[in-house]
Amino acid sequence: KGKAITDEAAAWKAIDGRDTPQWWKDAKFGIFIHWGPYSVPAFSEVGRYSEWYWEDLMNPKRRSHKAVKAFHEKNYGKDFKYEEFADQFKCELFDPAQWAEAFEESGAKYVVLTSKHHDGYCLWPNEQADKSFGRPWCSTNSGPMRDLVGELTEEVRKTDVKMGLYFSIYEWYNPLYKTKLNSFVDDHLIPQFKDVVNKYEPAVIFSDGEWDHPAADWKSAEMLTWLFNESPCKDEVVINDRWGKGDRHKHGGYYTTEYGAGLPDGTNAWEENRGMAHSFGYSRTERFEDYNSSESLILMLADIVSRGGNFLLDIGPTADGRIPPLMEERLSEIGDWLDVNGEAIYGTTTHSSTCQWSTGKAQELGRGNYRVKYDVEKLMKSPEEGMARKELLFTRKGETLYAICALLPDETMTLHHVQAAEGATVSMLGVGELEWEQSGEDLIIKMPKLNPSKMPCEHAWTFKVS
Ligand code: FUL
Repeated sequence: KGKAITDEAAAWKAIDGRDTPQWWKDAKFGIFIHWGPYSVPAFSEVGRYSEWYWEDLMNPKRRSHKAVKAFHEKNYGKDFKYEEFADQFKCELFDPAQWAEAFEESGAKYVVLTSKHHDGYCLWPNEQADKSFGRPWCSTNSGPMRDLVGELTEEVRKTDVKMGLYFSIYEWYNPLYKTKLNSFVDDHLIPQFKDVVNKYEPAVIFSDGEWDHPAADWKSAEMLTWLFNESPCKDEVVINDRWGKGDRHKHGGYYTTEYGAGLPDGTNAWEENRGMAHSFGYSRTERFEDYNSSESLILMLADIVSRGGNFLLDIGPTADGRIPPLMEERLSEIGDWLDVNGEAIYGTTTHSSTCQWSTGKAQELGRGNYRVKYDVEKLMKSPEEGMARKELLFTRKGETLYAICALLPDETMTLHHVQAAEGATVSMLGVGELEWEQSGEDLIIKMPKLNPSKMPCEHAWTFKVS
């Protein structure tokens, strides 16, 4: 059982006052993984989350109830229980070394795997899960008969990518949760949380499902005080802001936005998380057109980073343990782009007025809602307007300014309101040094002759002023 917190306010003060570890601020790009028994039906109405299958099936108030129920009854039968998907969740092709390699090659610096989603199923050996569900409800005692968290953690740790875990506080159908919240928290939640942290020492804990109860009922302050003072990952671990009803953006660590537009600047640490299409868990109803292109994802990454955020991009592996090839391709293309442009992303901060470069109003790309895809085509059709004002995303590292651009002009590239110091060097990443001149408030860069078939990268290019 957890130690009781006598002064809740003081505990939160200490937790909230903790600095976000620098490794996370520098990392910028992470991969989210939603994987569990819901990956077996892998079904959602397009636009909805497939990992919510169980709740959609059971709860008539859910918008997708009808569709999920009809699908379920037709394909599995009325009597087939969600729990039985655990036996079909076999992950027989799961190759953790291959996944770790794909993550490293994507340029991501951290991974966040669902150790347990709202269905309560654990991807690691956990006795609390089996006990409270009264049946094998973790991956070592059912379906895969493997420690999925452990195997992936081991392989990811061989790379320079950090391993993090998503952990749902609430559980839809845990019998304890339904009847006795106190006992759910003391006898299930807290020992389980400690178990997963002690075993895998995650670098990130993405908590979720907080909205059902206030933080005090979850004993969140108690769990986090333990995490930051006594746990084996106390120095490195980063947490998010989802630790109790109404407390989002109030308590915990970095702010999370989900399929949102993120925050305007880097005043608070923040992270936008979303899938490549509309769901986190793999959804077989999503077609090719539902997926964001590599170009959109790269621009989102650049846009988010230019506003001081991190991008946690989700993949939904299949029940047989594969990363769908379309997702693999997206990851690999983001990786190709970061190979050339990574220095404009990792370890950067937002451009601020204290910097010797001033960019005025030039940072307007993508402040919309990311549910709407980036309309790259439209941007490309208005180069006049767009070039200086809409298509440049700025990041900064010390006195170096980076301008990431989605469309290249033929002759000159003008950075409005950018004042380059005398003797400054201007270059294009992957190309080399370029000629430039200062004209009043504008920095005019002479474009190099680029061979379209030998471009340094695709989708967006970076100018560096240092
Ligand atoms: C949400 C969850 O309900 C979704 O299923 C998903 O895990 C997302 C990251 O957080 O709140």
